[in-house]
Amino acid sequence: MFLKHINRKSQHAIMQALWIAGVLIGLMAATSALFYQTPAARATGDTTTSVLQADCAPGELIQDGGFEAGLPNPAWQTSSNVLSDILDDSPVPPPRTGMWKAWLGGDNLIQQSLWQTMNVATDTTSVEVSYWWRVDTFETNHPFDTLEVQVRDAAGNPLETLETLTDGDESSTWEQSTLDVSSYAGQTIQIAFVVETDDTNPTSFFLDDVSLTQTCAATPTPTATVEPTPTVTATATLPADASPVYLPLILRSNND
Ligand SMILES: [Ca+2]
Ligand SMILES: [Ca+2]
Repeated sequence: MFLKHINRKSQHAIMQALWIAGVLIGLMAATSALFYQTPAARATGDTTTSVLQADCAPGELIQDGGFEAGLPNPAWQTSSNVLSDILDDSPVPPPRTGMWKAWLGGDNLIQQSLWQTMNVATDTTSVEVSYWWRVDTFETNHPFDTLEVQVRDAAGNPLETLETLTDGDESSTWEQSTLDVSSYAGQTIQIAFVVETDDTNPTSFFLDDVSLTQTCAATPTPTATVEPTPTVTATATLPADASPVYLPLILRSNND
């Protein structure tokens, strides 16, 4: 046997060497624990979730919905070359808010339109258009004069008529219409007010406080993740009297 060729002192040295080797193995295990994470830890703790920011900005898409920018107006477009034909600051009838309103019609054989173009975000949960209106008319039979509220594409082609008001809707007070246009999410659209009157008994269509609002889908908020703290389970303490140990070199001849 190998050990019978080793004296007692050498045996003691070997035992010390084995103890040191055990200590070294323990230290290696502890060190590796500092850098090793279980697959579960890697899956849950060592990454920060990246969230794509939505392109939707909640709120109002119509500019100058109350027409208070007056003339010249940077927000609204009209079929009339003379914007003052439509935007009006006269006190009769009084605007719903502020000093300005839109006034379409008011004469016979009128064809006028007033519109604004906007980009509706893709990731909306709802899109809603609203406006306040009132109608004054000389018509006694109905309907002959009309106001169509249209959704149009970016080129001005009608896509949908949201509401049609006529001289039959005469009202001496401001009324509000609210309509859902959520189906146009992700599109560039125009909200257009188109008026036509016939050849007698003119009708006036007044508008104020036009609004188109979009509500956005909730965006997940990134949450900070805490790196898992490795737990060191193996500890090793060298004895106070530990000293360098030299392993014996055993030389054997072929005849031994
Ligand atoms: Ca106004
Ligand atoms: Ca008429």
